[in-house]
Amino acid sequence: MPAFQPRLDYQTAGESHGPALITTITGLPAGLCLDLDLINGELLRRQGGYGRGGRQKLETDTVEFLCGVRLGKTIGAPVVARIANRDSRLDDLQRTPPVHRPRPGHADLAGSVKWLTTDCRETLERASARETASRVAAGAIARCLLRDAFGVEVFGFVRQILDARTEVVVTRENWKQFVPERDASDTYTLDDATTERQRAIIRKAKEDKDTVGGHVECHVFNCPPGIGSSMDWTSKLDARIAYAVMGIQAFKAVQIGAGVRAGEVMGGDLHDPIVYDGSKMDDTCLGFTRPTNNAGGTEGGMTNGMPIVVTGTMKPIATLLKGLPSVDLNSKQAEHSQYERSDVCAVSAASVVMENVVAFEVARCFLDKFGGDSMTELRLNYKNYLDLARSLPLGPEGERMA
Ligand code: EPS
Repeated sequence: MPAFQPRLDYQTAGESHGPALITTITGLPAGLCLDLDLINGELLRRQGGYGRGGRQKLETDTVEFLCGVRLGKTIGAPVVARIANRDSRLDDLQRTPPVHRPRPGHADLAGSVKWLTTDCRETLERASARETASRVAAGAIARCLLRDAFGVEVFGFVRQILDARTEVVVTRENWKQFVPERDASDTYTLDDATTERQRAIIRKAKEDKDTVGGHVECHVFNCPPGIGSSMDWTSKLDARIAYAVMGIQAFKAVQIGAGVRAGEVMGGDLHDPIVYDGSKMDDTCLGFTRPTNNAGGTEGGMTNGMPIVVTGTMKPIATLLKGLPSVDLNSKQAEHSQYERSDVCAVSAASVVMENVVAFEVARCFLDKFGGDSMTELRLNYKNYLDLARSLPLGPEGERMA
């Protein structure tokens, strides 16, 4: 049995052009109000961003709850959410023909060999980033929980597309002012000049029948110290986040805080000094603050009271209108890869996906620590922890000394 069996978990099912996408979430406490505006709002944002293909004009992603919800609230049972595919045509061979010329960079070749076929269709249908709608639904539900029980907020955006990068510094104090800025940006970045440069890059990629990737960033605010655990490697929060982010289609790297730069500087220049400020006692940081956040909010696999900062890197989409050198799996002759309708750039959508999968992992670790069968119990457990942590040092029996 694996060491870490999270209470909160989810599975997804559904093909890109099948009838629907299904998300099954287990371990939610009873009494969680599912905010449909928040959930469908995230699904809508995931469909957007400059550089998306024709598919998004056909779909209107919204959730329908099939199980586990009564009068808008969870009842403690598994929750099953359905997102319909309007472009559903999997059994129509005219409209979803076999694919014999695998795309370099896609799951096509490895999947076809794995499942012993020369038709990449079934591999690509499930490998498709359409599946990320299911994961955004799960993450958005987790966000309802994080917000309601713990006041935790998550903010994601596009840091860079190709070489067009915003240098805006996001902090606990200023992040809210960037929400309208991001939502007004076609590329989900944080300033107008970068939006324009990113748009120009995507436009040029389209003209060149090419594709383009980038870096996305996510910040999680208001986590107290001690979420996740250093006691075994599978329960480390940063490890869970890395697993979830690398599981997003087309992601090739994930970094927490300073990330790879941590290997390029001296310890004295990297580690964030610890400061105690009693006036911050009412904050979730419990008074412990840092002038810098190179750790990205985690130390020893646990939150340290600073914002969690995650960067993910998405490669350019593997479906190029101009094709790439490949082989016909039936004839074994050199051919260009097959073109399927696709996106030129989906980095903006990926920022929404990353934001939500990170939220899910944070929610898992919160539930592992605070448990409870109902939201009422969960809130009380959380309050009790904060009360005890604020009272440190405690007496030998855990009693408050002051
Ligand atoms: C994808 C191909 C395109 C993308 C799709 C991911 O779909 P289609 O072949 O139907 O045009 O638009 O992403 C989505 C449908 C989505 O909702 O994100 C692929 O091959 O990965």
